[in-house]
Amino acid sequence: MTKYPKITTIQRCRICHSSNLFKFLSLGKMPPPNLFPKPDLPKREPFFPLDVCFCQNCNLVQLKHTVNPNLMFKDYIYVSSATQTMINHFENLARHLVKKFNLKSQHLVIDIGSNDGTLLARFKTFSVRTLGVDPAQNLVKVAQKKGVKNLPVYFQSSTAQKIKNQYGTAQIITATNVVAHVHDLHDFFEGVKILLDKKGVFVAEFPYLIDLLQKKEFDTIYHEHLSYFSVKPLLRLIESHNLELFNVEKLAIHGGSIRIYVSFAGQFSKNTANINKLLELEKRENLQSLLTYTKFASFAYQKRQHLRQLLKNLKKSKKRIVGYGAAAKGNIFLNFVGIGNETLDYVVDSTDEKQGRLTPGTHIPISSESLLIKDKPDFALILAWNFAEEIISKNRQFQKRGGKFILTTPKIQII
Ligand code: DWN
Repeated sequence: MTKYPKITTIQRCRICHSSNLFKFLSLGKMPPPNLFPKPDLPKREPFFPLDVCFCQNCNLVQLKHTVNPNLMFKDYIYVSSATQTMINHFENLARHLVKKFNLKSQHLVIDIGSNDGTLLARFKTFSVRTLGVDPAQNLVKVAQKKGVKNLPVYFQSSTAQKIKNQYGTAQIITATNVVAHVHDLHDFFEGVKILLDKKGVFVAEFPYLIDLLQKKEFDTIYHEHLSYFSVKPLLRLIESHNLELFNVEKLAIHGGSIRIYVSFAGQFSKNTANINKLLELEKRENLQSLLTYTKFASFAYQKRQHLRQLLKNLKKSKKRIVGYGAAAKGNIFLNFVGIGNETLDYVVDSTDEKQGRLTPGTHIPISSESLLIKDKPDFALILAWNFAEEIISKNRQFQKRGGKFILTTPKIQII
């Protein structure tokens, strides 16, 4: 994919191929939010347009542009094990799937977008066979340290066939926070069909469009996330490959997600109540109407204005503010709201690899979390709001000394 251009523009919907796409929000030109420049490297990171459109035919919300995946995923700085919340989440997911689908040692579990192997390492404790697929060359060794083998490739129908030839079919294929990152969704699901055992289950998790709209999570819109899924277009995608969605669960993780269970038709009893509950919710929330998205766009601009005013007032009263969590969403937030060194002295983050680098586009220095206690700023702006509970619970001392947290989502508040 390196030889392809850095960015391409879609003319047709990624699921139904309709040209009836309506651009409802432009967040401006921004760098891919996980490309953290190093201070000594003067070269500026690439900036790409971040435009969101709505397919008026199948209702998929999706990015107008596709940034070449090799620019974003071949050397990947984000690791799932950066937070205890995610480690616990993956522990529960592995335990749940082993129990629900009675997995035995002969069964193969394949994790697409296996990252640093956190999920597969949990499956290994149940003695099932595991294999990771993730294009990030830098994460192969990290996963290996957990005893997990990553194939450093993108998951496509061609790679699925090669994996099947070498390892056989998979009883479980998982894909947590990766399907939304895929441009060719149809080839992806063809790959699932090739690799999935006839009685196997494909389990995928991704942020849910309902939560994005209801909690105005505009900073979860970024170049890595090409699609913003709701059940209606997903159902169309899955069924167009003669696969069956047999259950869907709503999750709190990452600001609100859904977990889908997909198999070959008729293999598992269908939980139509769960599926219809979300389809009805999507209808009630008018996800089929363009007006919903144009309203969301105006909310995003309003929220930006409120935050700008709040931070400006705090700076005017000589308060010192830092950022907490150099998350991808945090980088979108900083670039969209227009916050730089004039507002935040630095950002703290638990990811070793991010420390010592700068935030993409805004070039705010990133340090370890210990600086918050040493330096004692007045406010910490939580950029990784999806982990606010974990962040606040581990920083009681900061609050005891009078430090306050600024939360932006689901609503702006000072804690
Ligand atoms: O889809 C994706 C989601 C799942 O993860 C990926 N495309 C990219 C990534 O998005 P993100 O960077 O917004 O993810 P997180 O997990 O919300 O990022 C949290 C950041 O906050 C990490 O850099 C770790 C940091 N953190 C911290 O410094 N101290 C988090 C916690 C809980 C903490 O206590």
